[in-house]
Amino acid sequence: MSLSLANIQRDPAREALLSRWRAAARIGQPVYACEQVASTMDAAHQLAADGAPEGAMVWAARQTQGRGRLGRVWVSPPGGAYLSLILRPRRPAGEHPQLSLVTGLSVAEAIQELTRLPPAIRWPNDLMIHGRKVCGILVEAASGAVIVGIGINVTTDPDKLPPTATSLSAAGPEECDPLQLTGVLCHRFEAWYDAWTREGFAPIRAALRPWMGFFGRPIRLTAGTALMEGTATDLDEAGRLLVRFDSGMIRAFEMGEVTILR
Ligand code: BT5
Repeated sequence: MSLSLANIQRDPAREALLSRWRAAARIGQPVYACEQVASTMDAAHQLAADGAPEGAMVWAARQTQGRGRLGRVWVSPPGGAYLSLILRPRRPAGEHPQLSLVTGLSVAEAIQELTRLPPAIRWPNDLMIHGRKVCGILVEAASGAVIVGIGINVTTDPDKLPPTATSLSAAGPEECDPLQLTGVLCHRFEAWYDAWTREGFAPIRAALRPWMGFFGRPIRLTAGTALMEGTATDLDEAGRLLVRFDSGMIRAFEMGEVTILR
C-alpha cells in the first residue's frame, strides 16, 4: 500500500536515518519524515483514515501548530523530536488511555539510555527533568486507530521554550540526536506495547514505579473543574492515580493535571 500526505514535503535523508536508528520490527515503519509540518497529529489522522498500518510514524523537525491536550499549544521549535505513531490496539477502548503511560515509560528509558539523565514521569503524560517539562504525550482516538503524539525537547534552545520547560542538552552534558533518540524510543515502545497487548497494564505498572517521582509527595490535582490537594500514593491496576486526602479517604483519578507542591 502506498499512502501519500498532501501537506508534507518528505525528507528522504531523515527517513533513512530514522530507519537506521530504529531497532524495532514494526513501530516506526513506514516512516514519513519532514522538516516542517503544522502538526504531526493531523498528518497521522489523515494516514490512519487512509488505512495506514500499525506502527506508521510521522516525524517532523519542527511544527507550526503543535498541540497539547485541551487545545493547548505545544511549542515546537527546531531541536525537538515531534512524532505521531499510528496504533491499532487489540485491547478494549477503555484501556487505551493507558498508552500514555506505556509511552512515558518508553521515553524515560530511551532518554536514560542515551543521556543518563534521570527523567521523572509526571502522571499521566509528562516527563520532567530537574522539575521542568522535557516531554509531553498526547493520545487521540482516530478512525479505528489510536494516535500517540510525542514531543521531546532534545537540543532545543531553552530560550525558545516556555519557562517551565527544559531540553535534554540544557539539562545535561551528553550529546543526543533527535533522530537517534526517536529510533531508540521506537525500540523501547515496541517492547512495552507488546507486553501491554499480551498482559495488560500489570507489567507497565511495575516498570513505571521507579520513574514516578512524586509518590508520597503533596500534590495539587486539577480534574475537570475541581481543584484538590492531597498526597499521591500509587497507580492502581488500571493506571489511575491514587490520591490520599487529609480525611484519610483515597480516590482514583483517570485524568487530570498534577502540580507537585513540595
Ligand atoms: C502535552 O499537552 O504535554 C502533549 C504534547 C504533545 C506534543 C506532541 S508533538 C508531536 C505531536 N504533534 C502535536 O501537534 N502534538 C504532539 P499538555 O499536557 O496539554 O501540555 C501543554 C503545556 O505544556 C502547554 O500549555 C505549556 O505550558 C507546556 N509546553 C508547551 N510547549 C512545550 C514544550 N515544547 N516543552 C515543554 N512544555 C511545553
